[in-house]
Amino acid sequence: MFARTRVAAVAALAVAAAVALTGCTTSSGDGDGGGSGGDSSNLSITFLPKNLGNPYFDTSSEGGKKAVGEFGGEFSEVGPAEATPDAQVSYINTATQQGVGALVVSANDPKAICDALNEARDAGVKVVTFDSDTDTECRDLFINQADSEGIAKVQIDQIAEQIGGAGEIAVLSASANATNQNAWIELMEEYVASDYPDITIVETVYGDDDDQTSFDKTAALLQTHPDLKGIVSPTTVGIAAAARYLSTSDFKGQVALTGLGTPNQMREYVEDGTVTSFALWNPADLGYLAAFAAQALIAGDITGEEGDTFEAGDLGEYTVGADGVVLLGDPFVFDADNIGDFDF
Ligand code: RAM
Repeated sequence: MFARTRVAAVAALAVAAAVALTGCTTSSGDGDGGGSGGDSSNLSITFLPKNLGNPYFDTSSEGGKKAVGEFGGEFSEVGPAEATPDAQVSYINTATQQGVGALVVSANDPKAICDALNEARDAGVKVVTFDSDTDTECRDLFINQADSEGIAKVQIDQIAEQIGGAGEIAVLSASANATNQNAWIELMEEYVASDYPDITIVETVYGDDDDQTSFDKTAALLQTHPDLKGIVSPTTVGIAAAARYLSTSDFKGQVALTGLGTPNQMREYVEDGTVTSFALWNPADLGYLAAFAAQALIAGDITGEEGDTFEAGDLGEYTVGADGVVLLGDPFVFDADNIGDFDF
């Protein structure tokens, strides 16, 4: 585990930059941008999130843009409206044709975009996944927001505390193929089985990282499971939609809700008592780190081998771990006492 103290993690969160919403395609920077894939001076870096219009990715892209500005490259962001498995393929192909230096991708599916990514790599484009990985053979590096076991544990510990350690809970996830959520859910199931024998996960439903779908799935869960004590939503879109549903329903204060959310989206629901606590990392730092990793690959400073080290601006030095994974830090828990300190 990356040796980063809780204090450092909090400090990193506290300096989170203000969020500026990005449009469908944005680009900036004064790098030449005219290089071709494989050129070690081609610092044109394209971010491809799971979907656009998701405040989490708006924030990670802001972090990426900041980093690219710091090393004098050219930043752009493209992406689909919907987080479906192969919706990212056409954006990858276009970036390959444009000869970008690197693609920085959060994958909607571990396999569906692999062929397109490997074609990009054959053309010299460096591929960094962040947030949600592909299979390891389709990318050079994965920038992991936090240790998956830790992400699973922090959510289950919170819901357990909120429901008194016993009862039925359900999971409201993102899309059914999302690499990150599926890994966390599997670990949550294992952790419940080993540490909370009186808690049962009765169902997992998928809101597709779409606000309305997530809202509707919350309503359906509550109807299907009249004894439900709590909902865990390991997606910022899902938890915000579920909180909105609960906040105006009779279930407010009766059914607990936790998971992974952004402070700005969750603030009103913490303040009105719908939600006690939830967790996340700093998405701006995640995008910032991913951009610096892309730069180090493009420049040939690293290849993605275990033990490679690179500088990530304000965040300092990072080391590549096993399977080409770089770890950002620890998840952080937000509650009524600290949420006022954060703005992202
Ligand atoms: C959503 C996305 C993203 C995930 C966060 C927690 O914004 O699904 O992949 O990491 O939630």
